[in-house]
Amino acid sequence: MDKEIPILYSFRQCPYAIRARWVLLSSNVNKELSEIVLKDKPSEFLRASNSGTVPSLQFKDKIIDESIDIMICALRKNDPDGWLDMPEEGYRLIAKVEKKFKPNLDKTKYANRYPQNDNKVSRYLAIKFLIDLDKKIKGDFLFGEQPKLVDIDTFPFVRQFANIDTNWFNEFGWEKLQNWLEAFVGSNLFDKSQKKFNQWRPDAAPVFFP
Ligand SMILES: N[C@@H](CCC(=O)N[C@@H](CS)C(=O)NCC(=O)O)C(=O)O
Repeated sequence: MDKEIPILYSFRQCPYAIRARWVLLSSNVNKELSEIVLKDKPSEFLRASNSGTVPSLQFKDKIIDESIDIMICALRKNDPDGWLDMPEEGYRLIAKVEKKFKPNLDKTKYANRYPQNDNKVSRYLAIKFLIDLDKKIKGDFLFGEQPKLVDIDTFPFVRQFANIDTNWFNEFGWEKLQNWLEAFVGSNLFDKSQKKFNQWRPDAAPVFFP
């Protein structure tokens, strides 16, 4: 990763891509960014990425197509703020976000895509997860005064949930969660990570980011 400039296939609004871009920015990994429109994936991207999902980080000899692996790979090279210095419990929570919270978030946000599902149950379980998360915040973040990998991993999904209906979300009267979320979405790094790019076309000149 040191000299080679990898290509990040990304989609601006994708929560998985947001967390990958966030870490790549913090780790100072130079990259080319190819903005993928999910409904119009170029065949070059599909040939490169087995999963056909964003984010995918392509090197000359390999491609990483899981956002958590992209984050860990970048941080193992350069972790200026010690985000990997996290208790084992953080990894358990990362798995829970993926396996428990994200499915219930999707079933709440995109309820019409799950006609067989009892959406009230999914919404309840998503909120229950957030109530527990709110209680876990010690200091400003999940493990104290500084964010760790799990905070970065989780905030794009909490943001997605909050954005379903911001007023409704804020009415919960979270003790800590609202400020925790704001610490990310109100930051300069978030602004940088949300820079807009035109849809990538394989014949266009490469776009470097940052
Ligand atoms: N487990 C993958 C999931 C990535 C993912 O599902 N990304 C969505 C966009 S948010 C995607 O590319 N979906 C493929 C599609 O919609 O065709 C990761 O963590 O990177």
